[in-house]
Formats: sequence, C-alpha cells, structure tokens
Amino acid sequence: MNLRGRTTGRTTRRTLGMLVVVVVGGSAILAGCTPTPGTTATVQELGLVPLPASVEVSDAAPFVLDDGTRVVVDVAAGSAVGQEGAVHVGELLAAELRTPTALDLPVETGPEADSGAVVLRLEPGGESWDPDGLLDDPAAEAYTLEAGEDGVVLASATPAGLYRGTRTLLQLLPPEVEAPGPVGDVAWDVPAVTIADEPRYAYRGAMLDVARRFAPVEDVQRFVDHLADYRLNVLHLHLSDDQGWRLTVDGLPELTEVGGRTQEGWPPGTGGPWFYTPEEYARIVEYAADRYVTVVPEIDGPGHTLAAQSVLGSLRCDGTPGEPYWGPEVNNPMICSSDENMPAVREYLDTVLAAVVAQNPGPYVHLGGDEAPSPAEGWYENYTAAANEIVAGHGRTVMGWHQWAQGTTLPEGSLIQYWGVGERNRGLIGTARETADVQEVRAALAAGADLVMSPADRTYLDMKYDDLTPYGLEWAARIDLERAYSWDPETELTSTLDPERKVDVAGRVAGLEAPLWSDRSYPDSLTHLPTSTDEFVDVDVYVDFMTFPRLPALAEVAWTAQADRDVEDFEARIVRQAPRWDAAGIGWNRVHDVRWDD
Ligand code: TNX
Repeated sequence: MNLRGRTTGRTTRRTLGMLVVVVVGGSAILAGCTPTPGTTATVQELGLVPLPASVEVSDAAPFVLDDGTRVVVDVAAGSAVGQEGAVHVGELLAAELRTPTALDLPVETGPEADSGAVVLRLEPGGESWDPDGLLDDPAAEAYTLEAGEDGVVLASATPAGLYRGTRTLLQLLPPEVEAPGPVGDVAWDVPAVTIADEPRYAYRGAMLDVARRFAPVEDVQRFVDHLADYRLNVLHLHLSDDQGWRLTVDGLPELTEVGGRTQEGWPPGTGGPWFYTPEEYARIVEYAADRYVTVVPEIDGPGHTLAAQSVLGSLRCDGTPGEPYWGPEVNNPMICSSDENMPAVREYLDTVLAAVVAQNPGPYVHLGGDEAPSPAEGWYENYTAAANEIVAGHGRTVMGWHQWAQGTTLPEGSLIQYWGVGERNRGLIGTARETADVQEVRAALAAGADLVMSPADRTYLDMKYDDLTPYGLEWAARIDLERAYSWDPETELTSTLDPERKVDVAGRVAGLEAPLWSDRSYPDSLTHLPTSTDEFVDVDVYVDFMTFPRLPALAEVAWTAQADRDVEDFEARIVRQAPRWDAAGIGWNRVHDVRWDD
C-alpha cells in the first residue's frame, strides 16, 4: 500500500525512514493521527518536488505574507562566511518575493521577531563548511522549515541549506510567486507545515553543452534557475569540443578567436562570437555561487578537440593546424599525444588548465575523455597522466567521463561520470562479456574514485521523450517522464537478470547528473541535418523543452530517499508544478505520459 501523501485526518504525516504504521479496521493509517476529516491539504496536494524527507501538514491557519511581513536573518551562530551567506540568502529571497507580491519585505538581521516574519536562522554546526568545498556531505544542505499563522522559521547550519529551504518555501506559496512582475488578487499563503529535509546525494547536477550550441550568459543563468529551483547544486559546463571553444585562455587567445566562430551546424561567418569573455564567465560563476550551485568546467580531451587542433598545429602529429569543424560527427581524430609530442601537449594542458582553475573557484575540473579513438598504444594514457598531474598540482579534484578511468594514473578521490546505456550494460554485468563501460567503472572504483551517475537512457536530457519530440537524439533511448524517474543510482550497475551480479557501489555514489547535449537543437532532428541556421530554435526554447518536466524528475532521484519515491505520487505532485512553469514563462513539454489536467 502506498502511504505517501495519504490524508489521515487532521494531520498528514510522512517521515523519512521511520513511518510508523498502525493498522486499524483493515486500513493502514499513520500513528499519531486523528482520523477525522478535515480540509487540510495532503502532502501530495502541496506538490513539493523534490519530495522532502519529512513533511507534516497541520490544519492550523496559514502564514500570510502582507505589508507587515519582514525577512529576519538570525545569525547568532555560524562562521563569518556562513553569516554573510545567510544574509545574502535572505536578501535574495526578499527580492524574489517582492517581484510578484509588490510587498516591501524589508530584510533585518538580529534576533527573531515575535511574529509576522520569515526568519532564516543560521544554526551552529556548519562552521567548517566551505562554499567552494567538495560536494561530499549531504547533511551540509539539511534544513528545517516551520510555517504557522505567526510566521515561518527556516533553519540550517549552512547558507546552502538555508537557500535550499527557500526553494521549498517558494513552492509552498501560490504558483503566481514565479511571475516576472506584480500579480494582484493573490493571497500569499504559506500552509502550516513542519518540514525536516536533507538530500540523498551530495552531488546533484545538470550539464549544459555550450560547445555544440553556445548559450549566452542570460540563458546559462536561466538554466541555473532551473537547477536551483529543484535544489540541484552543480552546473557542469561542456566548454570545448570539436565544434567550438568557449572559455578564454590567457596566452592562447586564438582558442576563442577561432574556436568562438563555430558551433555545430554554424560555419564561420554565420554569427558569433560564441565564447564567454572573462567578465561574462565570472558573471555565470557568481550567479551560480549566489544560489549555492558549483560550476564544474569541462575541457574535453584527448578526443573532441578539433577546435583546439584548428588553431594549434602543435596538437597534431604533422604540426599543421586543421580546419575549423562544425559538422555533426563524434569520434573524430584525437590530439597527437605520442611520447614525442607530449611536451607540446603538456604545454597546451598547462596553459589551458591554469586558465580553467583561475576562472573557476569550485573544487572540480572535468577533463572529458569520452569518444577518443586512440590510434596508438599509450596515447590516451599519456594525455590522461599529464592532465591528472596538472589538475592535482592545482589542488583540484579530477572529474572525467568513465573512459577516463582507462588511464592508470587516476588520482584517488576523483569523480568518474558513468554515461553508459543501462539496457546494454546491465544484463552482461559479472559475465565474461561484461562491457568496457562497466569494466572502466570497476577500474575507477579500484583506483579510489567515486561515481557520478549519468546513465544515458535515464538522465540524458538531449534524448527525445517520444515520437512527438521535435529536437534531440535517440541513440540511448527515448526517455519519457517515467523512464527518467523510475530507477535507482545504487542498483543501476546491478545485473537485471541476477542481483548477485553487480558492481559494488555501496558508499561510492557521489550523486547524479543530467547532461543536456546540444547536438540537435532544431526540429525534425533525426531526419536531416540543417541546411540553414534559420532552422535552429533559440537556445532557451530547446533547453526549456528538453528540461521540463524531466529535470525535476531527476532532481527527485538525486534528492529523495529511494524508499520514499513512487512514480504515481510523483506524477500527482509534478502536475502541481506546471502552473509554476507557466507563471515563470518556461516552455515545458506537456508529455503524454502524465495527465496534466487532473
Ligand atoms: C555522446 S556522452 C557524447 C557527446 C554527444 C552525446 C549526444 C558523451 C560523454 N559523449 O559527445 O553530444 O552523445 O547525445
């Protein structure tokens, strides 16, 4: 029986991992509840996504935001960094609420107000928390939220936890809270609830491929908003590929001068420039940091490097630069990382990775490593060894796609991103025919790396949903909402045929990431290649359509305990998110596997 979100009278209660079930007269109710009918919303009707760890709804009066409401930031505890962050979270929340409500909502610091306030309280315990630290502790983002007639109290030991709690608070308010301008005639009610919440995984991300299709700063910020609204905390940017180079590199200005002139399907002369100046990139990093979203920059190699090869002849064995590339192929020739050519490759990596580190305060540097056809023994290993050493030398943590684990020099504590197709890999796990994907994951774990799960047939946001999806690809799967939702990162590498055959990932899954590649951001994407750049839709149109509603589903996979997830319950809650997307002007896909009108 599904107890989730069930109304049991005056109080609806579900508590992570400790549901106390009492069977009365043949039907299960939750202990502590009085089974009398009431008008109180059920947890399901609140429509929170991701579902918090514990939600109690009471039939007490709601808190109503009005002219007298203040935002009070209580920073009696905490480090200087924590206090500064908490004030900042309070200011951000007040600014977001002022837009639709047109209320004053002054922000004050100091001890808690008696009533009529939204209080953000920094609690002791987060003194060693570092906004640029590793994402390895889910408890760092835990928060509690209590709302009642007198006010709202949101508490956490870190500003990141406070910020996550503010996203839940916004979801408790009416959908109009997402509107970009003032909305009249709305009762700005927060229902009386008690929430205690903490994510399942510490690393919860999405990736944007700005190399195949460039996204201007405003569009990247819009994507960050999408992530932040669903309590995700990582923005992985795929900054270089065959078709373009988007990050400026001190000492190698040609990389963006030339590499910023192409994107996939857009040859030189069709527009641009398509790269982030240092100021623009800093704006992205700051915007993300304000929302406690860590930017993970990726410089792909040794494959996916035709853009670099088109300006640096030293990366090719014949010493002459190649042509700029804007075609659709993958598996193109890799950097010439023969023993003889490694000094040149090393110089390139030193220069590029220094620029990456200088522009990214976060702890991770993603080095790519996918789809690199190595023509000779040792080339791939030469490249990974040099890159690993340089990143470690900067005190940063290496990330790579799972092929990166082929190198023998993976530093302990690296993060390896698994992007295999579950349906192709799982049946063979633990047999003599186990796939290279799975063997590479085993090598990564043996080297002391942890995993970020991005199985392509679950998490790839560039896969079509179904027949009706105009954009994207389908090589991994068609991913409808249920397919995105109904899987478990902990058993993704367990055989479908025999649960004894598995990769032991216990304690080694850092989290998950949903990559949005942008190889095909135009309609009829499977039947033809574009003959004109007019065929492309705006980046935000592509992003919104492919992201909603799947990103919220994946955010719940990352946030909510497996035992608390149920696809029917999720569908009942996600339909309540749709009016919020409408209010925010998000061009979401009304996927047919959900009854949106219910
Ligand atoms: C595979 S996933 C790729 C990308 C493509 C993507 C398209 C991965 C690490 N490599 O180069 O953009 O498929 O779905």
